[in-house]
Amino acid sequence: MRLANRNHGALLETLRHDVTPAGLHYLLNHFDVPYVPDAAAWRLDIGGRVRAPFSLSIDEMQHLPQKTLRVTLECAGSGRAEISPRWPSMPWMHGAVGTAEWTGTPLRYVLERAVLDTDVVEVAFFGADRGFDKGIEHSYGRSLKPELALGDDVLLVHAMNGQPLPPQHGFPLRLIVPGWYGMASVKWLNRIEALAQPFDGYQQVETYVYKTTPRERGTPVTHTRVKSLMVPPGLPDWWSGRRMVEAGPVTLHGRAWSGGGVPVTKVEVGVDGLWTQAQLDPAVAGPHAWRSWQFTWTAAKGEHELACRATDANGQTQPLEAPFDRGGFGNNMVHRLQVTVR
Ligand SMILES: Nc1nc2c(c(=O)[nH]1)N[C@H]1C(S)=C(S)[C@@H](COP(=O)(O)O)O[C@H]1N2
Ligand SMILES: [Mo]
Repeated sequence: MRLANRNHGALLETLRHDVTPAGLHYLLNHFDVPYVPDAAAWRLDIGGRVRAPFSLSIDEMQHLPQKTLRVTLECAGSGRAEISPRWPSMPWMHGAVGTAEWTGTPLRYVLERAVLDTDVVEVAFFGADRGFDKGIEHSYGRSLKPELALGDDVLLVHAMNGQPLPPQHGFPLRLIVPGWYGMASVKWLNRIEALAQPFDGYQQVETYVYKTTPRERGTPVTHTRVKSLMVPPGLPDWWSGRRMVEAGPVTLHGRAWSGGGVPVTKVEVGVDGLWTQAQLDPAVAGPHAWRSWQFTWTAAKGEHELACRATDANGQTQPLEAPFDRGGFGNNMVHRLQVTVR
């Protein structure tokens, strides 16, 4: 309850927006939002195993080459509430996803200026937010392999949808790692550290790991899995959430995306378990943004179950049931809706 009141998902009807307005973008904060009264005083320190450690202000950063990318970001825990037994973390339904236009400078310019030592195996990123998890006090921190960190699309971001970052989305500076689940995109970024050994911070090794049993080492959570969502048609019922639809042709709309820059190749709509291909719009906004799809459904009187399912160019497709994971990560099962047609 406490976590669900502090964080929020997208309202599914707002999936109609190509770019999610900032206030409607999903939100996930582990700790408190840092209070930053003066962005001009913010410094990003780059150190560790580098030849030339230095620090940078937001203003200096904005003088480096800038790039804007449209990126769909999804929380790795999205859909957790449908996995049983349910891990007692943020009880997400399906909507922990949003798409924004992020502006900043490619991280590689900053790393190239610092010059990574030849023995660097990971680069760690730290936020100004701090707190406890399982009794361990830490600043939110995550790492990337240098090959990825030096790629063109990992950005140090100061603006969201053309405006300075809102406080809750990382003001004044955050990382955006397109194609990865949201945990990699560290907010309130104030320190980068190059490491000669793998990063062992809490948010890297104690969580965001796929596990089916408590003792196993598990597999780190990385790329976003292929997924789609549907804008609920018709009108909602306040108590049940059931959708009330008039009989006749109904245009269904939705979004589909995958991770790692892999394009979605197909979306299907299921009506009472019978699947038909939907129309998928072209990827006009680049490889990291969701795409819209439509489908005309001829609604007949009665009770129906609607569903949608995306497939990507790697042949990955959404499962009908939630893939079991102890921490409730990576649930990309098909999205289902119960509809009453009158
Ligand atoms: N510093 C910091 N960065 C963070 C987090 C956080 O709690 N602290 N949460 C991460 C997680 S789990 C997600 S899903 C995304 C959410 O980004 P958003 O709130 O801007 O949508 O931020 C990531 N970056
Ligand atoms: Mo997340």
